Amino acid sequence: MNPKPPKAKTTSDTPTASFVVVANRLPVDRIENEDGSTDWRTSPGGLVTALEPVMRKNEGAWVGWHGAPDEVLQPFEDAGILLVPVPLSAEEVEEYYEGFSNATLWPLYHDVVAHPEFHREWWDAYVRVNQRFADQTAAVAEQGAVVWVQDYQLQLVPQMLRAQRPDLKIGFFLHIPFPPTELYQQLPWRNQILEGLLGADLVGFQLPGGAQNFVRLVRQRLHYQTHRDRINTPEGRTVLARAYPISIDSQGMADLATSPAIEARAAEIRRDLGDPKFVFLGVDRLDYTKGLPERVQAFGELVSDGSLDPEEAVFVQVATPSRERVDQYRILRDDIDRLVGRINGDIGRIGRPPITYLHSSYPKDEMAALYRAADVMVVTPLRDGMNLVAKEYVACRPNEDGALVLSEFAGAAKELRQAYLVNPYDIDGMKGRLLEAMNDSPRSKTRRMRILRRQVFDNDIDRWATLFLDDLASPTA
Ligand code: GDG
Repeated sequence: MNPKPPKAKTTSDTPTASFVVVANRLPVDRIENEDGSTDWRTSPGGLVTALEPVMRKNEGAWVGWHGAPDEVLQPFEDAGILLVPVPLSAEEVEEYYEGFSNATLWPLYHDVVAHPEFHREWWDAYVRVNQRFADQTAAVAEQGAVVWVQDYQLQLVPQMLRAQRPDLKIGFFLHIPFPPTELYQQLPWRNQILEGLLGADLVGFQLPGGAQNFVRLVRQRLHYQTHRDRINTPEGRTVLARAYPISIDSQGMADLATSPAIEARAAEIRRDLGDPKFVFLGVDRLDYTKGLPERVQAFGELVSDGSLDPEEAVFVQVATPSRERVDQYRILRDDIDRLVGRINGDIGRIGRPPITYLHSSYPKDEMAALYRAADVMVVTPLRDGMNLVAKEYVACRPNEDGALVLSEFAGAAKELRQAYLVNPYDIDGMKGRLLEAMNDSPRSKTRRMRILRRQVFDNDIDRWATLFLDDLASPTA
């Protein structure tokens, strides 16, 4: 892999590194021990899950917010990674993170499935915080270092960093969809964000469609010359815009899922659920892009119209708490609570509820056990950059059984063609697909799962990072 494993090292009192990841959050959460001391623990989430193995291999530095507002921390090392905390004030958390990132960009980039809010003071905070991330990165990157900036919260960093450090190789990867040009144009700061991204040498997207949307916008709005995936900037640089579908540590996940302890736990989960014939499972951050109400509705209707016997089939939905201070997320949480309560209440019998709803986050082991316990994995986002849960489920099926119901609007659907694909807006269609996935013959399920597994094991997180970093190292390839 390029770059060759560099070591974080300390020169005078400023630690520096030749490989630097920049992301909104550091990959750790602070936990308090019983004796009152504190430790750092790897935090869950798509980005962290994706980059942790790459970082460990490269022994680089990670620049990001540590999660506590109004606190300044010095760089520290954890599990071989140099962590460089970027401070945020409480007001910046509100305006840059909850505001511009999660109430403006997130809904806008996800097909406006929720209404994006545009506020000038949120934008000002976004610019200010992006500048701070760029400054911190400039201070920690060695001469000629490779810097990999992550995601929608930091789209101005490439340009800000290049202005100070033209010696750096700068890559950017967007984990969420890059929207169609018609939607993107709503953004009052549309040109600034395009220019921000163009500070990178390589801009990566989940899907070719996202890269094409970006190139088209650059041509239309900035009038730069473009040729396929290449953009020529007025100052004579070439920027590449390409797709790199993200993946998971497939073998790591598979090893975990086949350990005796996880197999035993999976059996125990099924027993606790009353040993039903079929376990349906959903695992998502509680987010309005993930299509939870539609999915729960579809399952509820299957039970109420008699297509599914709740003695035979149960649904387990894990909804990991997320962005709880953003209004839209609070509303969603209440909506789901009500919906699940109504469906479980309507069944009107004593016994286990058809839907087990868990608003909680779990250790990775428990996730693996849930994947092993599930006969039908239901991944039905309204829009999703990729969706790692779908790939994790596939990696956790060593016996080539189980069925994946997958939304056409998840990036993963472009690769996982053998899943039972659905349009999550079509409740009747979804009901049909859930039944089909459940009732399909074991032979057909195995045939599909075998092909899915080949895809997920051939294209793992290592390959994703290697392809991106190799292209960044030699952009003419
Ligand atoms: C963004 C994009 C893109 C979830 N709950 C728990 C837990 N998780 C883990 C899952 C999975 C990850 O979090 C979620 O990843 P997703 O890809 O499904 O979704 P986002 O969080 O929205 O991620 C997405 C991704 O970035 C990567 O580019 O695929 O499209 O939206 O790994 O297993 N992990 C643990 N406990 C939980 O309760 N341990």
